[in-house]
Amino acid sequence: MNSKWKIVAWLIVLWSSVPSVCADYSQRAEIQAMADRLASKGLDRAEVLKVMAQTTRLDSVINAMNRPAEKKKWKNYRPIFLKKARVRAAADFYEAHRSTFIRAERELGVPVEVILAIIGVETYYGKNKGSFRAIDALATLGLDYPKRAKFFLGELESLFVLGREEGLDPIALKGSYAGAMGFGQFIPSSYLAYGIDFDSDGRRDLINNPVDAIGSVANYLARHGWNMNYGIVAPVTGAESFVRSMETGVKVTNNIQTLRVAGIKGIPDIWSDLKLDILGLHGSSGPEYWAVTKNFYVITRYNRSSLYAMAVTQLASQIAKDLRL
Ligand SMILES: [Ca+2]
Repeated sequence: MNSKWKIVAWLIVLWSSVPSVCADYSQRAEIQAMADRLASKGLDRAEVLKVMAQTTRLDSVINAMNRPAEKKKWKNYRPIFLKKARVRAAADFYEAHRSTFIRAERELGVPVEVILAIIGVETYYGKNKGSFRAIDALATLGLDYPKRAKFFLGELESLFVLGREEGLDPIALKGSYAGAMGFGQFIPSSYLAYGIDFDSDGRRDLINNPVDAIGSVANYLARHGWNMNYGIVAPVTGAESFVRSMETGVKVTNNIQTLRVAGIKGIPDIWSDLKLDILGLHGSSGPEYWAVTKNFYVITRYNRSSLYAMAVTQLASQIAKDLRL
């Protein structure tokens, strides 16, 4: 290699080892506009920009967004969450907060095992709440991830509002690569809209206070229409021609007569007056078909994936058996 090419090679090495800091986000037009909006809500514009100048673009966040686990088939997704250890850990978390769980079920009308399963899938009962600075994750996705930029810019703005409402420092908050925080992994807009102060200490702390987190997960499901009077899923047969593609989202718009006329068998009689949908999944021993109620749909409002909702449903069922709920 002649010396000129050696220099070029060294430059490439140097370039690739530069951390992905780069443009000061506070200078971006979107952030200037966001600071204007926050100022109109009573926040200090200069302070917002000062915080934004300290944020960092994270390539790891963009890479993580580009490989979501929900693209898997059910037979490959299920084993990630349906493990004995996760069921056993639910028992420990339940024992530590038993009175809170019982109160959440009674006051908010969401079963203990469903709240447990969600917190179990989201963060392993608070053990993995995420190590990204939420503000870096949201800024990266809001400014350098064009296909979801509008959504994440909104969440970034909500993070500042949340900081002011709850007395939290936006730069100190940790979360997932998508900016979801705390035991239940609430994004800022959900924290603002559905977070509750379940221990009545005057603060909504979904990050470090399990009582507020448990109440808030239950409140989220309750506010999206959870109904204790019926279940979540039931296995059915004869659905091959009704289900056009597998592992899809659900809408719960069909009445039971439509489904029975289509040849589907196994729908519980107590669901006669409900709107339902049929979900097809690639299971470990072949295709599976499930009738699902609005409760299943409600879980997909927490995370828009039928695989996620089925993992929560089956984990909840195993937890209920294990705890004899
Ligand atoms: Ca509280």
